[in-house]
Amino acid sequence: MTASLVNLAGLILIGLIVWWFWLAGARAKTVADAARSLVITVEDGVYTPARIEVPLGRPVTLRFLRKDPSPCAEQVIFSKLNVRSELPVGRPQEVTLMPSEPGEFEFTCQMGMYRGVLIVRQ
Ligand SMILES: [Cu+2]
Repeated sequence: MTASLVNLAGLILIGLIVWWFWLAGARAKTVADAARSLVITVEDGVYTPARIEVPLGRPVTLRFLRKDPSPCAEQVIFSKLNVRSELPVGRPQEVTLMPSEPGEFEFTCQMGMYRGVLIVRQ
C-alpha cells in the first residue's frame, strides 16, 4: 500500500516535470521562431519557414531570400494586408508589415503556389 502510494507520487512528479519542461520548451521555441522568421527562404515551391507567429502591436520586418529563379517566385503578396513586393533572386528583400488586428494573414506568390501564413497574436 505504502509502496504503491510512493510509486504514484513518483509518477505524478515525473508527469509534472515533463509537463513543465514541455511547456517551457514550447515557450522558448516561439521566441526562437520569431527571431528566426526574419529570413524566409523562397525555394522549391515553399517558403521556409512558412508559418510565422508574431505579437500584435509591433511592426514586423520579414526578409525574403529568393533562391528560386523561376517567375513563379518573383512576388510575395499579403493580400489581406494589401502588401505586394518584388523579390530579387539571391538578395534578401525586406517586407515590413504593420498588422492592426490579430489573425492569420496568408502570403503567397502571385499564382498562389508558394504559400505561407503570418499569425498575429494578441
Ligand atoms: Cu508562383
